[in-house]
Amino acid sequence: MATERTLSIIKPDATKRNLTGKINAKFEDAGLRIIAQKRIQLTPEQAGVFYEVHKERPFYGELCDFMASGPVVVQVLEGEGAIAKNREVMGATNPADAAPGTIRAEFAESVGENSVHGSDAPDTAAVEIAYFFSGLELVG
Ligand code: IDP
Repeated sequence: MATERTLSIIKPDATKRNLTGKINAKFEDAGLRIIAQKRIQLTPEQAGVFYEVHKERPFYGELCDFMASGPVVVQVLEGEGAIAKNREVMGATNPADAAPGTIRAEFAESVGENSVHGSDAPDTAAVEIAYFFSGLELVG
């Protein structure tokens, strides 16, 4: 399997509860390497651009407001099959459906406030990484 890079976000519900380190430990224990990371405060507009694909969904406004409700940690994870591996470590979108031991099973508060984002495919990973990071910030 090829080495991949994926965009991860530790969402405001998790940064507020001081869970960044515990979540990063899950990534590192799974063999994912954090090759870039920064803590930023998004505006609802910036969150809206990031989540543009969900513009027509009923929860879009709520999602943008939530993503701007506190700091997020944006990060690039690298590893063998990193995109699928990260989504495995994250667990299902709804914590009620997330497998035991996954980040969302352990930490998420609801289907909306679910602690982490992870890219879902190579093309979206490339776009999402470029939204937050320049090439010089990726230190593999
Ligand atoms: P994913 O984050 O597991 O890839 P998506 O379906 O792409 O899930 O949804 C993106 C994000 O939108 C979710 O992580 C969650 O924060 C939010 N979201 C998804 N479904 C709902 C919902 O039914 N109500 C509120 N927020 C939702």
